[in-house]
Amino acid sequence: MRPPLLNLLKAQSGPFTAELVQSPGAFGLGRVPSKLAPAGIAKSICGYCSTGCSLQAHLGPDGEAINLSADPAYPVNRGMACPKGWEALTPLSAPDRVTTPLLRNPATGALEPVSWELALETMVSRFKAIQREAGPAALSFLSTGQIAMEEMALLGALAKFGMGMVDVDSNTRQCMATAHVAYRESFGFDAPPFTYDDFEQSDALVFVGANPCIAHPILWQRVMANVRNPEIVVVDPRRTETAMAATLHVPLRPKSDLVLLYGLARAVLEAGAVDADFVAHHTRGYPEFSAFVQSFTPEHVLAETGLDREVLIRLVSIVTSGKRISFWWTMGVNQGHESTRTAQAIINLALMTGNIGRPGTGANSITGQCNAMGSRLFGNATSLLGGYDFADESDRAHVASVLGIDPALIPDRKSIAYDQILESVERRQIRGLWIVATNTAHTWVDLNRFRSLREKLDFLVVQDLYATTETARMADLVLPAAGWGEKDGVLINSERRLGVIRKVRRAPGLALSDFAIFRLVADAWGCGNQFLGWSCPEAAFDLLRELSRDQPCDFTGITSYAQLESRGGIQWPWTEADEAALQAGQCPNATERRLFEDGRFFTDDGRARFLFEEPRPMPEPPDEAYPFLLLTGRGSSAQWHTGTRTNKSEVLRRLAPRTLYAEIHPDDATRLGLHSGDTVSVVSRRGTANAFVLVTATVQPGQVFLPMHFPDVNQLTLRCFDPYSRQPSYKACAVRIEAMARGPGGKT
Ligand SMILES: Nc1nc2c(c(=O)[nH]1)N[C@H]1C(S)=C(S)[C@@H](COP(=O)(O)OP(=O)(O)OC[C@H]3O[C@@H](n4cnc5c(=O)[nH]c(N)nc54)[C@H](O)[C@@H]3O)O[C@H]1N2
Ligand SMILES: Nc1nc2c(c(=O)[nH]1)N[C@H]1C(S)=C(S)[C@@H](COP(=O)(O)OP(=O)(O)OC[C@H]3O[C@@H](n4cnc5c(=O)[nH]c(N)nc54)[C@H](O)[C@@H]3O)O[C@H]1N2
Ligand code: SF4
Ligand SMILES: [Mo]
Repeated sequence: MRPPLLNLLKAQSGPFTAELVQSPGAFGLGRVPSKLAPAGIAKSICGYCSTGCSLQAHLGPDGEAINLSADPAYPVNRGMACPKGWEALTPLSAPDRVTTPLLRNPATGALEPVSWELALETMVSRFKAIQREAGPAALSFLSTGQIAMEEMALLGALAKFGMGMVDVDSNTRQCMATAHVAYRESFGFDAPPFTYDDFEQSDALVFVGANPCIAHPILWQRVMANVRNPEIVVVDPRRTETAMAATLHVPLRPKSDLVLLYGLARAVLEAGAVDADFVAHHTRGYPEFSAFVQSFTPEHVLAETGLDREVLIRLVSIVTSGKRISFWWTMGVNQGHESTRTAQAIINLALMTGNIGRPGTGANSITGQCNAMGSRLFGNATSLLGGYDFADESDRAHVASVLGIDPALIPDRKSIAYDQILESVERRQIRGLWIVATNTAHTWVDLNRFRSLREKLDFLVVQDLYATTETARMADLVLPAAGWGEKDGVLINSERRLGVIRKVRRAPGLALSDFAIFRLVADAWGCGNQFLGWSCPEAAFDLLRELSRDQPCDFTGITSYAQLESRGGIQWPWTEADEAALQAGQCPNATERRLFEDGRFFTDDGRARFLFEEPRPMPEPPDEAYPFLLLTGRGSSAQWHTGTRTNKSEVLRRLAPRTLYAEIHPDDATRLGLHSGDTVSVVSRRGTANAFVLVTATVQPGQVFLPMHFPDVNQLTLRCFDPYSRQPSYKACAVRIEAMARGPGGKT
């Protein structure tokens, strides 16, 4: 018997069908005319980092992209792109693209090509069998901040409203959960307030735990375009490329940020630099906060952070200068055992100095992945689609009415977090897992334990561009996905700007866009009728637009992809009234807008909150047996996370080391008799990673840095989470270093 999806294909018309049947064979329907744009230029937002640069795809006679260049007209990148952007087409043609579904053959243990029909039948029957045995919530997915907003919304809606899942999460937990919770609690909504113009309008920029020269190089170009001769402060234990370019490097002890930030708040108070008017009219909790910070004296701060007194004095003079100060933070803050309060300590500083809602100011979290902001709004994990509350009955009723579904289908509680989902797997409560566009088996914390969970899963589905990723190799079923450049959709960048990605290449073989795969799964599951309104990405966008109505992220003024393309992207909020005002010539700031210009926040009373808590020691400090502290993070602008895409480009591979290296301070190297090029084992209580030594004073004595791009690194990291955001603390655990072999110089 033919599965019903074939009927769907035959019955349906429009772009969705075209997308599906462009892959010949699987459905016996052959090729249909290409949907690709005609020869010329198609613009598409880059699919790597959250900067959101616009790239121009130069199309050949068949409508397929033959080359890329940076878009000179786009307000974000103004003709610039980093090496990953320039090379973004190369990974699409990699020889290890997965071009058919692959199913593990129990007899041989190998992943073997199968038809889409068999793949979907198997997925559905195995998942339903699990649900019959262990209940509907025994299924879960782990997804991503790297697929289009429409795709992640469809996945979240399908899984929860169609397939009965309750607990699902994404790699945004590894990345932005802290900023999300910090903003929600302080501002009443997950709302990064800035616009990139703030990089150029500041008198002082304070980067905390951020290395934009490597991780957001085009944003760093915006800093360089600042003509106000700004102070640039970098708070980072490492002397990174960004720290070297700064006017002040604050090399604090890892995880002493909270003490430093409370000490700065006390110094602002002492110096009389509090914006009393702003605090009185727009905030709540200041009296308690100002009493709390009294104990964070300069002596206490110096003792805890290990900073030189002169550095602290200069930092205080910058923060109390009364000029325009913007605070920026990334993973050095978000990944920590007390990360939410640390992010809020930054927010508190901006609030008490009145540095918010004006040009060149803000408490600004820079996001990571190209669509981390989209997954925060539409991941359907911790908040209901569009930033609604699962626990609120009227919110559920509203979302159900927009989507045309029964409100009873919507779970009445938010999902548990990534680490808790894995604990459920360990307890065999969750037994079926669907991993989409994330490489968990490389990037999750304390990997050996994660890998040991594989045997607890009855069925693991992995949906990726490549079957060679660490995670895909563990799968029972691999679904072949089209990548960036092979599909349409919307991404939201760090400054809340919605921009369009375009299909400029045909996906290889039978690979399908994630959107099409989700539609196929819906139909195979038997709930396809619930998702008829999601006929193509742009139709789904219409639903999401409606869900945003009257929310802080209201983008009801955006009515089409073409509008987004012609305007150089549009930041949320952009309401119907905003659009009408623009049409009437009454909207001067359509291209760049920051939040909170009127001092009104999204809390019930319109006031921002001061939130604070006593600092706690890091959970695993170095000791005699493990005397070094391990730091991890981005190694080069040419490497993206687990390298599944960037390693496919010879150009990018030449720009970064190909094997794992450990940055070690010269004093430690001398003491241990190590030289650059030697091989060492870096050993934690949980695992071992072999690396070659790079002797460099960028790290402090007693610390070692490993770039996250190599798969052994997370064997070492510690399973420790911030209690509010449940984001892993990837950047601090104890290790020891054991010499293994001498380097090519043989000098040891
Ligand atoms: N080339 C490239 N660019 C990327 C990515 C990539 O993989 N490659 N990934 C993207 C993603 S998803 C993200 S989230 C961003 C991440 O961007 P960043 O957060 O800028 O990058 P990281 O290197 O992870 O961490 C930043 C810094 O935190 C410092 N740090 C460690 N511990 C502490 C601490 O206790 N306190 C302070 N103050 N600092 C500390 C580290 O030394 C490091 O220099 O980059 C994005 N851009
Ligand atoms: N030690 C340490 N670990 C870390 C960090 C750290 O600083 N230190 N940082 C953490 C952070 S911030 C992050 S964001 C995570 C990132 O962790 P991951 O998300 O696991 O890393 P990626 O390599 O980006 O994995 C994305 C996967 O999706 C696939 N893919 C790409 N595009 C598509 C698509 O369109 N569709 C589908 N289906 N698949 C696609 C890619 O081939 C790749 O396998 O790592 C975290 N892990
Ligand atoms: S900075 Fe980020 S968005 Fe811009 S080209 Fe590089 S990876 Fe792409
Ligand atoms: Mo990230």
